[in-house]
Amino acid sequence: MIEAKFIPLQFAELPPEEMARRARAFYEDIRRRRTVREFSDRPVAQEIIEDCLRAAGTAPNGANMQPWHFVVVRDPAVKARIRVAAEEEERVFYETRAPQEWLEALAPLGTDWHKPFLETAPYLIVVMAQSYSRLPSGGKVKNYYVQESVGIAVGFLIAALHQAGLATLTHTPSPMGFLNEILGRPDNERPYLVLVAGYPAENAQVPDIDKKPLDDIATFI
Ligand code: IYR
Repeated sequence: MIEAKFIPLQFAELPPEEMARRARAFYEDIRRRRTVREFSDRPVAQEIIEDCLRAAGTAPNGANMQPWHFVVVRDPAVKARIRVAAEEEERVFYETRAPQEWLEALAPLGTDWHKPFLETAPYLIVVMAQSYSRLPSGGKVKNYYVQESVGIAVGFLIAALHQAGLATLTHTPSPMGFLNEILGRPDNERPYLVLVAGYPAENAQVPDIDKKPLDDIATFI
């Protein structure tokens, strides 16, 4: 058993006015984030993506197992294969699998099975969730709160990419098993989602939808 070892917390306390200013400034910035489905093919420096992934990798997670792996797809040939496979699943989803209620919920977003952005955007970050980890010896180590952990890391990643000046799309082709095969990932990993990242297309449009106000999403007791 490895014993706990403690080190001093590096906590930077801020004056209360500065705290309030930063809380408001973060909200004003993040509220401008929009899920984008029209991407430009303009290149984006890889260092930016790398730092955003470093930020994602700092997310709190179960037993610090860090049960994630980010496959950054830049290769046009691999992007094309992902597009073909995703559009095939999506076409079946929209045309036969999705219940009417689900299609009605999606209607305000104006989505359909066509996913050209999977080829246009410079980066597809395929987020893999590791249900268990592999030791170098080949043994298995269980991971904890995998879905929660990876979800938090993706939240960090989306926020990091947004504040770096990039647009993103959380894309969840369903089912996503084809990604293990195309990307050659091991069987302890399941695709969690595909985060499309890049510049938005010129004159990109987004659905005219709102977020719920604070009173609807929070209760103070
Ligand atoms: N995966 C499909 C459908 C879809 C589902 C939800 I829930 C969304 O918020 C958006 C889309 C697609 O990507 O089109």
